[in-house]
Amino acid sequence: MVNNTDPGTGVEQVAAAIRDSSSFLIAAHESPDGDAIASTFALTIALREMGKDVVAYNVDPIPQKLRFLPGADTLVNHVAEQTRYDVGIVLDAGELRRAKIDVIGMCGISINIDHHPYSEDFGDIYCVDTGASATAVMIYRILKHLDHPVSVAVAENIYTAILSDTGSFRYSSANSEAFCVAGEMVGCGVDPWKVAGGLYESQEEERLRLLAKSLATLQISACGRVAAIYATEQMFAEVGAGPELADSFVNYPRSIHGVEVAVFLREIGPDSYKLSMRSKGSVDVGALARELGGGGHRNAAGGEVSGSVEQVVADVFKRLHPLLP
Ligand SMILES: [Mn+2]
Repeated sequence: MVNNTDPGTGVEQVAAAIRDSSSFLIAAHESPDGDAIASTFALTIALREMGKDVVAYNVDPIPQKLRFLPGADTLVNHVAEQTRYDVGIVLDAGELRRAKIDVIGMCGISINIDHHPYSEDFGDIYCVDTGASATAVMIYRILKHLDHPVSVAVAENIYTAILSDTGSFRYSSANSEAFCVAGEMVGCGVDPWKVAGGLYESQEEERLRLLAKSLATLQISACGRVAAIYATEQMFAEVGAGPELADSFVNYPRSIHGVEVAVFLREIGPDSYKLSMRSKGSVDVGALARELGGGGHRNAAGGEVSGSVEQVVADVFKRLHPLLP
């Protein structure tokens, strides 16, 4: 059992709003990741178990690797704008605009549940704790506060969200609460192999073929601390892959011994690239991304850059060099 519910994070207010209301709109950020999707399903299923009316919305479809989750059949990609709800809950979004729906206009009470640093203070209830390893941990705390028993379907979603957002317990966000809640979810009936199989052992063949082409572009800086790979539009066309299949490719150059910063470039037009950077330690790639007109966090950031791929890689290497420890 975990008991570190901090009333300061808005958990009590959210619990009260849930108790006192009957219709709910739940949304999360666009291009949803494992935490966004699984948090949406966990909360939707739990509220329905309480007898509430819930619409679960995301502007984008569920990524293939998350379609095994209980609740995947209930997500809608369109909601009539004139519909009204007692409560609107935005999950894991950082900023309201990333939910791509007018939650404040459509709902009597609007709630932000999140764990991102600098999460925007919108709506009526701000339930944000940057110390939570995943938004799903916030949902866990709320369900505990409501004394709602965690069903297997809810547990599977909470477990998946934590696994996904902590990089399978590798990132520094994998705190003791993450392990405790995940352990409790296994105690509730979650099969870790089923979740791992869904998340990591269900890749599209096209993704692996694209990865093979992309890995062949590997460049490492003279000092050995920056590594880059890229993927061109031609590579995507050759294997028949969509852009979403290159998601997380940046983790491969990061995994090289001695590399501090990894770079991935995805061609989005003539001489135009989407840049992703990942830092292992002290290098603030968020600051560099903002300098380049993009944004992000200290260890994960990106933006758009232009030039030939050779020029762009050389320029990014040059800008990163003085930032290295
Ligand atoms: Mn998250």
